[in-house]
Amino acid sequence: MTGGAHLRKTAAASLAVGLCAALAACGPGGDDGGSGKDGGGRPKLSVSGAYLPQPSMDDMAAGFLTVRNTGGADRLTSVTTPLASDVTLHHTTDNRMKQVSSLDIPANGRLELAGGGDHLMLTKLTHRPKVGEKVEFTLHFATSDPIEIKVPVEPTTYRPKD
Ligand SMILES: [Cu+2]
Repeated sequence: MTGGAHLRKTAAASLAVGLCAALAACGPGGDDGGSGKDGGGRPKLSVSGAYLPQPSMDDMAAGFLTVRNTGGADRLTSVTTPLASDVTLHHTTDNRMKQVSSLDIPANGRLELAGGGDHLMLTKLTHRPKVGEKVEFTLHFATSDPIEIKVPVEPTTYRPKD
């Protein structure tokens, strides 16, 4: 469904998997982010609820957010940020995470990146972000124009309220 060559950066990915597990970002649970048929038409995306838990390590952090879509299907293909020279997309199924080349955003649905589910993994940090700081993310999509957001750094144990 996503196509493309996955796990191109195998060494970096397996390193990230280990550290990521230590961050407890990859536990069980998570839902599959809504359904929705592949419809025609342009995607209409909006991003909400983004946050970045203050990392307990100097060189790695996780990012979470929700992309809502009121149009046709799209895919999140990459994220860039001044905070990290490398950002990977991690998909979680059956309590296992793997690096993927894109994450689906269903038509009239949403892509939810949340603790225990899919997430962004930031490595090679330029500095260790602190609570209260805001970090710029640029989200890149298969179809839609890039979206820039400012992501607040929250306490390590932060959990968003539903
Ligand atoms: Cu991960």
